[in-house]
Amino acid sequence: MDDDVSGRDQKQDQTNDRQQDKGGTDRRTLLRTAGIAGAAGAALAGAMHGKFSLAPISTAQAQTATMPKNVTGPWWPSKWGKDDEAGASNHITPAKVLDTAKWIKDGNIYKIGRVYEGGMPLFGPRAFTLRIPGGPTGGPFGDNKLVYHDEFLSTEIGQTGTQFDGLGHIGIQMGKDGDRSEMRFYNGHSAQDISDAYGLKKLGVEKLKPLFTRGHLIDMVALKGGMMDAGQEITSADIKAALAKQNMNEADIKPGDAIFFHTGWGSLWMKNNDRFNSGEPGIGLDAAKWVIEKDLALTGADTWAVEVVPNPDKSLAFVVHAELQTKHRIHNHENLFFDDLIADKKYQFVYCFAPAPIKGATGSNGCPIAIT
Ligand code: UVW
Repeated sequence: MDDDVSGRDQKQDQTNDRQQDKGGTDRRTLLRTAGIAGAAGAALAGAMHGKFSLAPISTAQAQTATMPKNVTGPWWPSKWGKDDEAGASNHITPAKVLDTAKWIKDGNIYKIGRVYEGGMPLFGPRAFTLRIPGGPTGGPFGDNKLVYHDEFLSTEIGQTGTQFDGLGHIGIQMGKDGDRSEMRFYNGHSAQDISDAYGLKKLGVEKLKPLFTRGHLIDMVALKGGMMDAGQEITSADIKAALAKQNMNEADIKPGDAIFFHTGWGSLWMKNNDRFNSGEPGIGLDAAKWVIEKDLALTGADTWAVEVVPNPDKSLAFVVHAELQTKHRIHNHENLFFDDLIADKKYQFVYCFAPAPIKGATGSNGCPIAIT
C-alpha cells in the first residue's frame, strides 16, 4: 500500500570522515542543522553515500526501532507488481510515446544536462576524476600508424553531476539501526537482499525503461522575480501560479509526464560551489503530494536534489527523495540546465533520456535532451 504524505520521514546525518568536496562546502553541515546528527545518524549514512553502505554499525549505536516519520506502513507491493524493478518508467508505453511525439513542433533539440568536469560541485565526499594515461594512450598500430586515447574515470558514476536517481538509490530504515533486513527500498526490497559491493542485486538502473515523455518546465525565477534561496520551498500553489503565469493548463499535465523546476540555483554551478552546496530551493512534501496525485513519472530541477534543503521541518532530511522515489517509484533528475529553454520560452517539450545500463548501478549520468 502507498502511504499518504501528511506525516514525516526520518533521515540522518552523514558521518564520513571526508567532508569537503571540491566546491569546498560539505552538505553535512546543513543536515546537522536539521537536528539529525549523532549516533543514530551513522546508521543511515550508507543510504546517502553508496560506497559506505556496507559499513558495519557498532553495537553502541543499536537502538529500539521506531517507525520513521512520514511512514505509516509498508509501501509495497508496487502498483506495477511485486517483482517490478522499473517503477514509473513503466508509464512509457507505445501509446505514451505516440502521444508525446505530437509535442515535437519545430525539431529543435536542447541539451539539458551539465558538462561533467573536475571542479563541478559534488555531494559530500563524492569524487569525479578523469585521467588519460599516456599521451596518446596507445599505438602506433599497423603500417597506417594508428594512435588512440582512452580515459580512466573514477567517480560515483550515477551520482555526480547531472544525475538520474535509480530505484536502488534511496531507502528508508524501518527497523533498528544496523538492521539491514529492515532498510527498505522500492517494492520492499531490503538492503540485506540487494546491497552488494559489486553492484545492486536488484533495482539496478539497468532495469529502467528509456524515458520519452512530455516535459513541463516551471519557471520559478519568473514567478518569484529572481533566483530562489536555499531552504525556500516550492509548493503546489507555486506550481499552479507559475503555470498560470506561463499560460499553461494544469489539465495538460498527464500521468507519466515529467515536471521540471527552474529555480535559478543552477547559476551558482562552478561559480560559487560553496553556496550551491550549502542547501537549495526545491519542492517539499506539499508539491510531492501534487506530483503523486498527478501520477507523474519524473521530477527534475537545476539543483542537486530537486527538493528543498534544508527542509522547513528541521527534523527531516531528503524526505521528498523517499516520498517520491522509494514509496511512489517516481524518478528524479538532478543538476539539470534550463537556461536555453528559458531564453526561448520553451516550457513544454519532449523529455528524452535513456539511463546508462550499468548493471547494479544506483543512478545514471548522461545527456538528457528536450525536443521542441
Ligand atoms: C542523496 O544521495 C542523499 O542525494 P542525491 O540523490 O541528491 O545525490
